[in-house]
Amino acid sequence: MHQTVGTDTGTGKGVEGYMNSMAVSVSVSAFTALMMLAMPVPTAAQAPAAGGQKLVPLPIVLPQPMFEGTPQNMKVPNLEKPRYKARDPFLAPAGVVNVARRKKVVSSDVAPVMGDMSMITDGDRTAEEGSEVELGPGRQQVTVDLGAMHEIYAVLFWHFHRTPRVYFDVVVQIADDQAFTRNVRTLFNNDHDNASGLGAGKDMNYVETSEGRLVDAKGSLARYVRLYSNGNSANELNHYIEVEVFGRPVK
Ligand SMILES: [Ca+2]
Ligand SMILES: [Ca+2]
Repeated sequence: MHQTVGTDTGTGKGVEGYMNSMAVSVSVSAFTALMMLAMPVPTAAQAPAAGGQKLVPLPIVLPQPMFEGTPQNMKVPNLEKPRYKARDPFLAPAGVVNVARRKKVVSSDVAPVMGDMSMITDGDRTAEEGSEVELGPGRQQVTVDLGAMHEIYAVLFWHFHRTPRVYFDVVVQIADDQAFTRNVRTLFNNDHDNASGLGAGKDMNYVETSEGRLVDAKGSLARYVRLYSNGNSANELNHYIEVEVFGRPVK
């Protein structure tokens, strides 16, 4: 899955070239030239995107990790290789924030085993006991209502990260209506064998960590975000600690 949005790799060179020509044209002293060299070179994150929009890393805040690294011995097919380093910053237009905070969440499980739906958008991403909502066995979903159409750049979510687990048949969709009948788009699907009946997906299984899972939404327009799962490597149940949707209201 791509983790960047339209980064213009040519822009960095352009800025350097601009700085070099500046240094020549103003015939500055060696000292000033050195000062200019010492100036931080703008990173791709600060470069203007196509269409003149400034791209910056998403303002992601991560919870404390509860375990080190990624376990190698999980017997799960089609499992993503561990990255061994932090996730690369995800770039989106400046001003894009988590628009899911305190928004209404409804679920296929109307009587969760543990917790309640408000905990999914309450801003608590920690893995401590009691921070997760526990939904019943089999395929379950939670649907976040953003309250209005938004331009969505990424969906970031934590099922559970107290111990390493893989959640099965993870599917992330966006739509214009709460029933998911209008303009449904799938952003992520790792249900290879179509066990959940939403269509077979090509994404990989992954181990849950404190980084959560970030799914690229490519600036799509939608009001509703839905996340499915179908049990996990430790038990048949489904859990959600937090769902964040990075976007901005449609102008
Ligand atoms: Ca929470
Ligand atoms: Ca499956």
